[in-house]
Amino acid sequence: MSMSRKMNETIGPLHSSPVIRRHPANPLLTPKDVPYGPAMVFNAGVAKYEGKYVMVFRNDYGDAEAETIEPAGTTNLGLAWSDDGVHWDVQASPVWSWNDEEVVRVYDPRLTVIGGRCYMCFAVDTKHGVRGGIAVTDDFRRFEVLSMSVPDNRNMVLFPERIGGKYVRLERPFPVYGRGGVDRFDTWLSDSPDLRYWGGSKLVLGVEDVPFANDKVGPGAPPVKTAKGWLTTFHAVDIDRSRGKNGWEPSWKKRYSAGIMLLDLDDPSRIAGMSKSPLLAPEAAYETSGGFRNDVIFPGGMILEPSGEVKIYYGAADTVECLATADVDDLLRLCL
Ligand code: BMA
Repeated sequence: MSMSRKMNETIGPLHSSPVIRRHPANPLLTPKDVPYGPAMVFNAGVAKYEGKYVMVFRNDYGDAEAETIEPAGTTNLGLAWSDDGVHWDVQASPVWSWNDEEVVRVYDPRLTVIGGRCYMCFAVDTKHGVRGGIAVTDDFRRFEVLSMSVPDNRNMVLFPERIGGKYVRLERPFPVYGRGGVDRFDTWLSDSPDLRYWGGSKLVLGVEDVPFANDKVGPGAPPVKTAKGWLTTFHAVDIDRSRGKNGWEPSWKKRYSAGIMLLDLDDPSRIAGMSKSPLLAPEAAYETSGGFRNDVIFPGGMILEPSGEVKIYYGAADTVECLATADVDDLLRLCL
């Protein structure tokens, strides 16, 4: 793909692909559905686990009417279960807060079931930088932390099986100095023999290769396996400095869309195909208005049903959690 596009050009209007359908029950989960009072419920990880759908979502606290948020420390993770992936039973209390001197908050959980156990990747703001962590749980009460990256890295997602004998993850380090002192963040891949020690890192997708990004790209939901390759969403960010106040946040100038790509089954660092336009761009009212940061779509869960329906769960406007669906063959056609 060409690198000729100037990264400081604005992107202009974006539209969602005609193959994607927003679920009529959207938003699936809002702060009102959560009994412990968050102001935002978003960026969830979702998996099928022991015959049910399980969701771990992010809660941030504040006052939407007063347009004030609480300090960064007041983020935690909530838990919900579902029989159909649409109607969710939210548990009475948050599932995990990490009490450690060094940890400021844990957020943006991503779930992958490997060999019957549920693994959770997450971002951790620490006093010395943003780290990416991986934990495993069998009951969603106790989480054993298996690995923590050095700063600055996050948006990690695990593939659902070993490839070439190794565990594999996608991730998005954010090399500020090395990329000219501005956001120019790309999607990478690393592998591990045991989920604890990571290496073999390779670049997968550079931001300049995504026509609807001029700021950064990174993983979305954990990939799903198809006969044609690993199908995976990614987040793509464009910035337009002329955007005014666009949410409760005083000055929010970015837009987050969801892209879709296909990675090679045997060498997932190789892109087998990618849609040149967004899969989901912010268009629905709950994506473009009334939120903490409007015009944000952040995919975090992707489930391929036996029928061929693909469920894509995403945070909208950093305030609610939503669902969109598509047919797997349509998604593959978009990529190829
Ligand atoms: C990123 C993260 C995400 C969030 C996004 C848009 O930096 O904080 O959790 O959804 O910004 O606000």
